[in-house]
This record gives sequence, C-alpha cells and structure tokens, in this order.
Amino acid sequence: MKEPKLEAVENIKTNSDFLRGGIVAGLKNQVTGSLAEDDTQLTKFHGIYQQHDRDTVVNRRKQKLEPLYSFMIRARVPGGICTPRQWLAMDDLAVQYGGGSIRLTTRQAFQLHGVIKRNLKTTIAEINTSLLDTIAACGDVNRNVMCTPNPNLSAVHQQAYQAAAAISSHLTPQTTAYHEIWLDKEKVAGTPDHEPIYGKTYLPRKFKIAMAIPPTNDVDVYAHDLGFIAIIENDQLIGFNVTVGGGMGTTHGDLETFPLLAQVVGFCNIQQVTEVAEHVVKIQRDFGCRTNRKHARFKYTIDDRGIDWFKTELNQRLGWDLTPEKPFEFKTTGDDFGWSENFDGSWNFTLFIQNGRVIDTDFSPLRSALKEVAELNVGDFRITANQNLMMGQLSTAEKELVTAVLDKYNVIENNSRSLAQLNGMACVALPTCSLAMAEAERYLPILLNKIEQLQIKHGIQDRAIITRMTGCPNGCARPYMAELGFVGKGPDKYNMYLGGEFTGKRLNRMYRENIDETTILNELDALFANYANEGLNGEWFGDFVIRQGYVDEVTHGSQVHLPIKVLT
Ligand code: SRM
Ligand code: SF4
Repeated sequence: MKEPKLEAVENIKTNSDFLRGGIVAGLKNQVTGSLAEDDTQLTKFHGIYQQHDRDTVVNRRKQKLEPLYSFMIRARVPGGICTPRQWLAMDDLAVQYGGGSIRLTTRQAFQLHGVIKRNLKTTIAEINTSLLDTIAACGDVNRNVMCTPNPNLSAVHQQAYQAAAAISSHLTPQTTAYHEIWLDKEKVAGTPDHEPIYGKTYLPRKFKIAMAIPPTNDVDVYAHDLGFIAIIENDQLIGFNVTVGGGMGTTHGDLETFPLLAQVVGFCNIQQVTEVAEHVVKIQRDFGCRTNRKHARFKYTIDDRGIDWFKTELNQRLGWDLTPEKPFEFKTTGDDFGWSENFDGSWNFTLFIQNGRVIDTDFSPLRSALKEVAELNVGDFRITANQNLMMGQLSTAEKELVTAVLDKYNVIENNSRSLAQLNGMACVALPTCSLAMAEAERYLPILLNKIEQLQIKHGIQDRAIITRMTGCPNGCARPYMAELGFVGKGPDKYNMYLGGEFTGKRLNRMYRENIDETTILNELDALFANYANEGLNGEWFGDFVIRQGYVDEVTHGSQVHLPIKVLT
C-alpha cells in the first residue's frame, strides 16, 4: 500500500536546519512587509505569527497594495507569573511597537499585535533582555505551561509553580537558532544542533500542559494534552494526578474533528513530574499523526489507540508504573475578584480585564494604571487562565499603595461589572486573526450586555454562567467547556453550545447552528425564563439545560457537533 503523504509542514521542519530556514534573509528584505510562506511556519516556533489587518484588506486590495502585514509576538510566562519590571518592559514595547496594547491570553501569556517587520528583531531582543522569551510560545512543540496562579495556599502553590517552570524549561527546544536569529549570538563552530526530546521534526502538532490546584480548575486542565492535578493532603502537596488527551480544536462540518476531555491516568509524586512530561511528549512525537494536521493532536493519538494502550506505553517507557489516581474536588473554573489574603498574611488583588486586552481607552486608562502599579515595584503580576490579572504577594503597606493607584485611575470599577461580563471570555478573532470567521473579542462585551438585560428580566442576574466566544471553531477561548458557548460560523453568525459544567468537567453540545444576535437572544429569553422558574436552588445553568433535556449530555467529544435531541 502507498504510504500516506507527509504534511508539507513536516518537510519544512526537516529542511529548516533546526528552525532557521530563510528567516534571517527574509527579515532583511525590505520590498515586502511579509516573510516567505515556509518561514512563517518556522517563525511560529520562535513565538511569532505573521498576520495582516483584516479590517483594511479590501481597501488596500483596491489600491493595489499588499495586505498591511505585521506580526503578533507571544511571550511565554510559565504559570503566568512575572515581575513588575517584566510588566514594565512589555508595556514599553507595547507602546513603542505594539499599538499601545498588551493582550493577556487564555494560556497566561503576553501577546503584542501589530509589530512591523523592521521592529521585530528589536522587540524580541528586548523581551529577552527582560528575562522573558518567546521561543516555543507557538509551533509544534510544548507551549507555555500553565499553572493556577493563586498563592492562597502559598507552600503548595510555590511547589506546583516550580514544577510547572521545571517542565517548561525541560521541554524548551535546544536549537540555538533562536539566539542566533534574534539575539545575534554566534553559532559555536563544530557544535551541531541536537534536539534530545523532539528530534529534528519536532512534534506532529502543538502540545499543551496545565497544572491545576484544586479546588480551582481555572486552567481547564481537561482541555489539555497533558495535565497535572495537584493532590494536597494536610495542606501539603504530595504529588499530581496525571491527565492526558484533552483538546479543543475542530473544523466546521468535519465530523472527524472534535474536542475531547482529558482522562486521568494515575498519580505521580513531585519528583517524577518532569520525567512523566518528557515521556508523554515523546509518545506523541513517535505516534502522533504526521500525514494530516487536522488529526495530529495528541487527543487523537489517544482516542485512536485507547487509554489502556497509552498507559502501557507510558509505564514501559518510564520503567515504573503510575500509581492509582487520588481523590480531589474542583469547585470552579473562574477567578475570585478583588482582595484576598494569603495564609502568610500577604495580599493579592485580582482585576477583571475584559478579554485580556490591556489598553488605554477614552473610558478607562487601564494600561496607564497598571504601568503605575508596576512602577511601585512591589509584589508580582500573575496572568490568570481567564485572561485576568492578579497583583500578588503584597504586604499590607503595599496593598495600600496599589489600592491608591487603582483608585486614582478608577479601574477598580472593572470588578463591579455584571456576573455576565465577569464570567465571559473571548478569543482575539478579528481584525488580527487570519482564521476568524466572526468577531469575538470586539463583540462579546456587547452581546453580554444584552444577555445581562435578559438575566435581569428573569431575575437571574445573580447566577454566574460561564460564557465563552470564539471567532472560529479552533477553540482558543475553550468555548466547548463553557456552560454557554458561541463559535463563529460567518460574519455575525454563531453556533450556540449548551451544557458545559461549571467546574470544567464536561463538554457542551451544539444547540443551534449559524444563528444571528436576534435569534441568540430569543433562544436565551426562553431558556432563562425556564431556568428562573424550574432551576433548582444552586443549580448551575449548564446542569439545568441537561436535566431539562435541552441538550443531551456529551459523553465523548465526537457528539459535540451532532444534532441535539429534538425538543417536543
Ligand atoms: Fe489559539 C491558532 C490565539 C489559546 C486552539 N490561536 C491561533 C492563532 C495563532 C491563529 C493562527 O494560527 O493564525 C490565533 C492568533 C490570534 C491573534 O490575533 O492573536 C490564536 N489561542 C489564541 C489566544 C491568543 C486566544 C486568546 O484570546 O487568548 C490564546 C493564546 C494562548 C497562548 O498564550 O499560548 C490561544 N488556542 C488557544 C487554546 C486554549 C488553550 O490552549 O487553553 C486553544 C484550544 C486548546 C487546544 O489547543 O486544543 C487554541 N489556536 C487553536 C487552534 C486549534 C488547534 C487544533 O487542535 O486544531 C488553532 C489553529 C491551528 O493550530 O491550526 C489556533
Ligand atoms: Fe482565531 Fe479562531 Fe483562535 Fe479565535 S478561535 S483566535 S478566531 S483561531
């Protein structure tokens, strides 16, 4: 039988000389604001996406101009924690090169948008000067390792965070290409590149790891290729339950693609975490599909071969067995806003940042406020997996200083938004994302205001409903985990999903396809009326819609896009 053809990206990686390709020459080419197609695949491994402004593309075409190319840079922040000085560095770069805006991502990282080619190298170099980096923020490698950022249980958090940082550093590509291209480091003659974990074709697809600290599942651990759930006994971290095989990305109309929830496969102790991560990654390197990128995520490797195959393979490679999983309980996926006190008497303040966009507007000088907080140089900054920001580890005196700045700029008001807004999350989508089919970041706040009005109408404004929107089915705001999900289908049209679980344990299911705002609001009006009348005390919306039969519970991700049960 003829061997299936490898995906083109596989050849690009193989022939790239460990991720160098023609990037250096492309950066020097001043004729175009873009890079060569093959190189745009490679720059992803360096944390850079070529984009163009989709708002202006038609007009520029009429003027016979090439699209307005620029680059999105993603900086890795393991566990989402950075210093005030690093925040200031990102702020400065955002003002100089990134249109005055910093984007906090759903994976606790920074993104700068709109960086033009001639500023790319300087921006990357300056990010590195601040001791952050961008390598492996994107590409077919392990990405930013997430970790619940809340330091309430300080000792446990510190250990879990250290484990997340250790995994991140252990799985970082070893090629020196990044340092040569962006930091002008000389390649040492006679030392060939070597990728001990990835090999020269890296992974078949992106790979994502999260560490959750119960009772908070803010990182949506079940949406990840590999997850670690901290097991705490007598206030001590004793190790982690290991989860594998989660992921969100799908393609409209292609039922071979679907989101999947990760499954728990056992328990390991703290010292074993990095070893487990390495072997899981190597299993995906060796068995992941390289002939179809739509089938190349680890979730399909596991789904195709079965969880028992995976456990045997992992235990064999480790040379020891994971022990049985230990009990734990998640209570929420959300953030606790406002001040909270740590067990050692220090303080954290969590600020709602709408869809992670840090920018000064006529209504709110948010960027300036956070810059001034960073200039105090106290505590640390923690990006949450819900795109919000925590200012952590502040003494009582520092708490007063931070409060004064937040008050001065009136941004503390952010936290008084409605529950609808506070529990909403949207991906970037238009105008920068080349894959967006509909608005998300720019539209969700508008829709949520209307949803809030419906909640008020039915007297359920005190019920938190996890609502997420993405501009396409790739799932960047993890919409298939939401109690109420919207996925862009075309301009102003969305598929609507119902029935995710408040603590992130269940996928939702498509309820209506390709609907506009009026239909969305009509549907919700009826649903909310029923929820107000028939909802049980304390019953989450996602549980209610399943109990009431609006959608059947999803037991395998392949059902997410199947027609719902027909209502009588
Ligand atoms: Fe994502 C691609 C933005 C989290 C699944 N994602 C993209 C790109 C780079 C579009 C592209 O390939 O050209 C988007 C850039 C938009 C822009 O203009 O900034 C993009 N993804 C984002 C961010 C910024 C969304 C946000 O609003 O915060 C998140 C950055 C995370 C980070 O810091 O690393 C982001 N993306 C996610 C998540 C959520 C997560 O990881 O927890 C997912 C779903 C989980 C998963 O991976 O299964 C996700 N992004 C995707 C996919 C679908 C992958 C798949 O398995 O099919 C794509 C498309 C692709 O890879 O081909 C994609
Ligand atoms: Fe772009 Fe789609 Fe991701 Fe949104 S979900 S950022 S539209 S790739």
